[in-house]
Amino acid sequence: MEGKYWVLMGVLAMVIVASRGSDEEGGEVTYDGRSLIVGGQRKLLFSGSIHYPRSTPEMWPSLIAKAKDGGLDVIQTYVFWSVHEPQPGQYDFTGRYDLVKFIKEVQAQGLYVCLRIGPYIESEWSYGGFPFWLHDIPGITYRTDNRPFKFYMQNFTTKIVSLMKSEGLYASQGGPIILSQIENEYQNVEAAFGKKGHSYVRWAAGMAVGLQSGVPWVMCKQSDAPDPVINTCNGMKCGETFAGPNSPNKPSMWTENWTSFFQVFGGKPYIRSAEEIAFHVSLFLAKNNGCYVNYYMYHGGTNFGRTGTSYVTTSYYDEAPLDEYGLIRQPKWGHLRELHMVIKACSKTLLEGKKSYLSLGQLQAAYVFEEETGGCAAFLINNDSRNSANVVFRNRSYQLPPKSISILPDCVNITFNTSTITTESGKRNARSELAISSATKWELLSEMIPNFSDTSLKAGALLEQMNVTKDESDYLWYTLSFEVNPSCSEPVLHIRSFAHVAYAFVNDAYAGGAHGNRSVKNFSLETPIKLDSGTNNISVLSVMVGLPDSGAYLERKFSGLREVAVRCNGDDSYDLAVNYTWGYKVGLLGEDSQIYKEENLGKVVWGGLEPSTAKPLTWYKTMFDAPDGEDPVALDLSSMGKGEAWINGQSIGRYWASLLTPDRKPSQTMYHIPRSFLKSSENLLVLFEEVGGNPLKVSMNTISWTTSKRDSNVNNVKRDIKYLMRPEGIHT
Ligand SMILES: *[C@@H]1O[C@H](CO)[C@@H](O)[C@H](O)[C@H]1NC(C)=O
Ligand SMILES: *[C@@H]1O[C@H](CO)[C@@H](O)[C@H](O)[C@H]1NC(C)=O
Ligand SMILES: *[C@@H]1O[C@H](CO)[C@@H](O)[C@H](O)[C@H]1NC(C)=O
Ligand SMILES: *[C@@H]1O[C@H](CO)[C@@H](O)[C@H](O)[C@H]1NC(C)=O
Ligand SMILES: *[C@@H]1O[C@H](CO)[C@@H](O)[C@H](O)[C@H]1NC(C)=O
Ligand SMILES: *[C@@H]1O[C@H](CO)[C@@H](O)[C@H](O)[C@H]1NC(C)=O
Ligand SMILES: *[C@@H]1O[C@H](CO)[C@@H](O)[C@H](O)[C@H]1NC(C)=O
Ligand SMILES: *[C@@H]1O[C@H](CO)[C@@H](O)[C@H](O)[C@H]1NC(C)=O
Ligand SMILES: *[C@@H]1O[C@H](CO)[C@@H](O)[C@H](O)[C@H]1NC(C)=O
Ligand SMILES: *[C@@H]1O[C@H](CO)[C@@H](O)[C@H](O)[C@H]1NC(C)=O
Ligand SMILES: *[C@@H]1O[C@H](CO)[C@@H](O)[C@H](O)[C@H]1NC(C)=O
Ligand SMILES: CC(=O)N[C@H]1CO[C@H](CO)[C@@H](O)[C@@H]1O
Repeated sequence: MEGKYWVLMGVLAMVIVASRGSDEEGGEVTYDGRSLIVGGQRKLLFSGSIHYPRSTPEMWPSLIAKAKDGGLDVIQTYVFWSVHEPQPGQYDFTGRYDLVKFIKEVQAQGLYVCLRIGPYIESEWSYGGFPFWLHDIPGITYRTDNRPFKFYMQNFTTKIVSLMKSEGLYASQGGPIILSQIENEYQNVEAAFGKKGHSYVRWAAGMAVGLQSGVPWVMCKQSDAPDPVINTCNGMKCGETFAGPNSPNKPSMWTENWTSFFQVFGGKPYIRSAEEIAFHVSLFLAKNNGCYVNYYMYHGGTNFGRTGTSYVTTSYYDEAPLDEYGLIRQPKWGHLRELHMVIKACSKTLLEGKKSYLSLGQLQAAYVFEEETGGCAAFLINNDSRNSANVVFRNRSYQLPPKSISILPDCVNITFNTSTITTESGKRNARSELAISSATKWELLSEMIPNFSDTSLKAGALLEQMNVTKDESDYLWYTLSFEVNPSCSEPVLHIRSFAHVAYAFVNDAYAGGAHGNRSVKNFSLETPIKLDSGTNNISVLSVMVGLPDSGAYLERKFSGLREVAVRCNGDDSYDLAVNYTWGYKVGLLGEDSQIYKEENLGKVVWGGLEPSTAKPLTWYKTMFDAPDGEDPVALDLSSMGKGEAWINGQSIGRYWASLLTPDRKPSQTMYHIPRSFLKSSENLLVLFEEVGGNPLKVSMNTISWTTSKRDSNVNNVKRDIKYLMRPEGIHT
């Protein structure tokens, strides 16, 4: 983009920031039917979700700076209970989980915070953010009027509010937090709990308000949110779908306007265009008197480790205005930035003016905001998706592009229309810096396949998986020994599983694998097997790709093997699910001894790589030097199957390149390695591969964007910016 343009935008940004400099010290936060009021000032706020555990503390300052530069006023984040309270009463607020540090960074850059405590958050986070130990609290039923649940929910919520207060982080204390959320999209499940659902909503609202944070609370997607809690909208088109606040004294707020959608393994990326987002944001501001719009996500980031929920990819909302690596995604970031600038230029008129609606045609309309003092702003909507429209508004004619909203901050000149992108466009590049293609660089280790006699936990039934693993591993071995009648010919092993993946081994040999996907609850495996006469050993590795994160009665969700049978050609068949004793082993031996950590490498004997014998359940390791420079680093795992990857002992998440989308492509091939995980040389990479892949094709890449300016439009933008810079255009 042209240098001059940036200078102008920079100046404009400074003007806008200066205009709200006076309230940096915060102040009491109240609201009325039109907006939030912070320190006595009415606010029209743009907000963006950035989840602190999905990036690193080293990335936070730059993410927040880019959000601010993009015209945001607020950073919104959930609070992730499962990482903060891994055991009851034991707390962790270190590293990526340093919530206070994150909020203080937002404050240091002069932005506000919306803190969504939940503590149920969904968020495509394993178990919806609940720590798994909740499952074993006697008599618990989550998210309803249930005494044990309410105790732990209140306990954690209190912990977080007290922590914020002790650090002086609420606006009422001079801090940046202006808004907080209790529960999350509860209306989706409320009916399942009958009367208790209703009393729970009232209890949750009262409990939150009773904590006296000094800032308003919201409940999103909760049309019956009790006073004074504000009901807010989540979705893609709140301008069309939101019935509005449930009281004339509450403002119209959009807590989740999806910039894209999360992606699952086996699914295609959801591309939501900048034009479409801009249209619906503008519509919400105009039609619904919106005063707060949050982009979910503004930066998605990475589901490190095993934090993603069922089948969700490790890369989270990469299509957001800041991509997974924290780089600016154009034109989405720039187009929304321009929208924010234009709205800011007339926000006083929008917040204080009187609104009127007038039809301009069958599919065309205007919303006009007029102040007594003369300020006037208008939104001209063309809801015709195919044709542009010529309309007359206030005796002037305007050409409106198809499916667009044109904004006239002075009711005369269009300075922005949602469907015309004037910002630069961009393209992301991955540059291969290092291919680990020499077999001598890799070493491997085969994971042990346990037999029945190696297991310590025995049960006369197929056990529910999560109740056995307690979320300590994705993996659970189901093993048994059984006697087969010599008359059993052409035996077939049948498995039905409610987990996500299964690999079967018979007498130590791999017999076959199968997996489900996000849209099925169970899957089956049918594979011919070879049996010895007499005793045979069957070991099935059942794998979960994250715990579920939503739905009523989450504590009762079932996972793991449900049916196991050996069917013979003839009358014989063995139903192994009943009347057999099964032996269980949680996790892999490599996980038990943490062989992905440098200090533990020597605990096992690694062997050389023989590429021709790619076996399931194999650990691979290699050392590498970090690519030069500052660009973000990504590991290309497209040649591998499924598993998990560690860099210097830290998990960068699960990978699954072998589950293809309907157009036969892996959903995710590049896996982010934060720079802060790397040393300049001698970095340890460990992969656990379930299926079998080719490590010789693994490579380290650096990620960058190239942008190209749109020559024809640069002049337009300059004119508009000049216009916006006129003093009366700015809300001071
Ligand atoms: C929360 O529970 C812990 C034990 O898990 C207890 O030590 C603490 O006092 C409780 N806090 C509150 C505010 O109830
Ligand atoms: C635009 O038209 C669609 C139907 O084509 C309708 O659902 C939507 O509500 C309309 N939006 C506006 C802003 O009129
Ligand atoms: C539009 O023009 C008509 C006559 O041509 C005039 O009476 C009216 O006041 C004008 N409206 C505006 C808003 O300027
Ligand atoms: C609208 O734009 C025209 C030309 O671009 C300019 O002459 C006029 O002064 C502008 N109107 C206002 C109110 O700024
Ligand atoms: C709005 O759309 C029209 C038609 O595509 C275009 O000519 C005009 O430049 C756009 N206006 C702005 C301010 O982007
Ligand atoms: C399980 O039994 C097989 C023989 O079928 C043996 O080769 C293997 O080593 C045993 N596994 C373990 C972990 O002892
Ligand atoms: C089954 O496993 C046991 C060890 O648990 C082993 O001694 C035996 O040889 C195995 N049977 C077969 C058929 O591999
Ligand atoms: C979980 O396991 C325990 C034994 O460890 C058992 O008592 C309980 O019934 C199991 N719960 C479920 C839901 O399977
Ligand atoms: C999920 O699995 C089912 C059953 O195997 C299959 O019919 C469906 O197409 C799969 N869906 C996706 C998105 O892969
Ligand atoms: C398991 O999936 C099959 C389809 O593959 C379906 O017909 C069946 O109802 C499912 N079973 C349960 C218990 O949901
Ligand atoms: C399991 O054992 C019980 C009691 O011995 C017997 O009644 C039942 O038929 C057996 N079930 C199967 C499927 O073998
Ligand atoms: C998951 C979900 O609720 N998606 C909704 C997002 O918003 C659009 C438009 O309102 C709906 O059609 C989707 O169902």
